[in-house]
Amino acid sequence: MNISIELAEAFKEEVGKATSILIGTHLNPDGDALGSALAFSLYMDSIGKFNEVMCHHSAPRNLAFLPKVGEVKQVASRESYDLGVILDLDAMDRLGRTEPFFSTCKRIIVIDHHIPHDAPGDLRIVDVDAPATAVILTRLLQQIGAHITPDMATCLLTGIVTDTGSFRFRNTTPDALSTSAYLLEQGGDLNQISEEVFQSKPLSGAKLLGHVLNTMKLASKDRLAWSSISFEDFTRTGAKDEDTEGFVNEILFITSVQIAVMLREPKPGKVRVSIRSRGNFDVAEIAREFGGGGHKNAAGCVFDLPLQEVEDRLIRRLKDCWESS
Ligand SMILES: [Mn+2]
Repeated sequence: MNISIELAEAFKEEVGKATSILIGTHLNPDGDALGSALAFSLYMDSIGKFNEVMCHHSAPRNLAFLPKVGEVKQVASRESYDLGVILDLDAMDRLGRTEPFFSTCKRIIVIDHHIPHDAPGDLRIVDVDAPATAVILTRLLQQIGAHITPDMATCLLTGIVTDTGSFRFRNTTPDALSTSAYLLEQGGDLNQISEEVFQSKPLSGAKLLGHVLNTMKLASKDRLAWSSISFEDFTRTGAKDEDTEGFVNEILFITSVQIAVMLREPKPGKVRVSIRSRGNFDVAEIAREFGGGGHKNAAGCVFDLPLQEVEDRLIRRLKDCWESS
């Protein structure tokens, strides 16, 4: 991908005239969200701009290695900012409780690769075909002649590695690989990323995965598979909700399975659901019926209902849709 000269110039001008910059990203931050936000913050540091990174949630355990991650804040220190820069975000409400701080910014720049929801921002650097926000940001920094340090490269590379599922997902384009190669050349530490993000799972999480696979249920000739984690399961194993990341894929990657559902009750009465599919079956449509959303093959929703009731309702609906599709 190429960022147009006009867009890069407009970006450079906005950043150039700002003296205080608030950097934001979405709640439940992933590697692309935090990696992009922290890379941008490190760049602002390098050119001597006052900046703060905000996020509703603190970093999950497997991203705690990212440079500067300990400085991410939930509350801004100033009353107002010249510029807000929001990364990997398509709707302002996804800022969670950091949203009000961004309304104190005189101007907002959005750098993102999601299909726009409300298209927020005064200047939008958005490419829905980009594999990760980190790819857009890398290209932008290259375009304006910014120096990318090894720490910045590690942050950006984390974004690409996580959003492409370690270069396995469909969005692993030539651009994803060539941008990654460039970031390795700049000193990005892929070994550290692999070790920290994917190879440092707590024992409690592994035990919980065992439980999830042992109690998995199947229907529609093993095409539909699901498993539930109750609040009691979390307490018994000592695992946290963030340790369940990737569980739904363990179910989806079974040969026969076309739709996988992971239901979790991290707090009593609060149920989080992840739905994944292969091929043309659109799970976002079903998630939307239940007040959630997402992409065609990866969606989610949240319920304030007992776990068993959510399971019954959702699985019944998925069975009906699958059997009539
Ligand atoms: Mn992303």
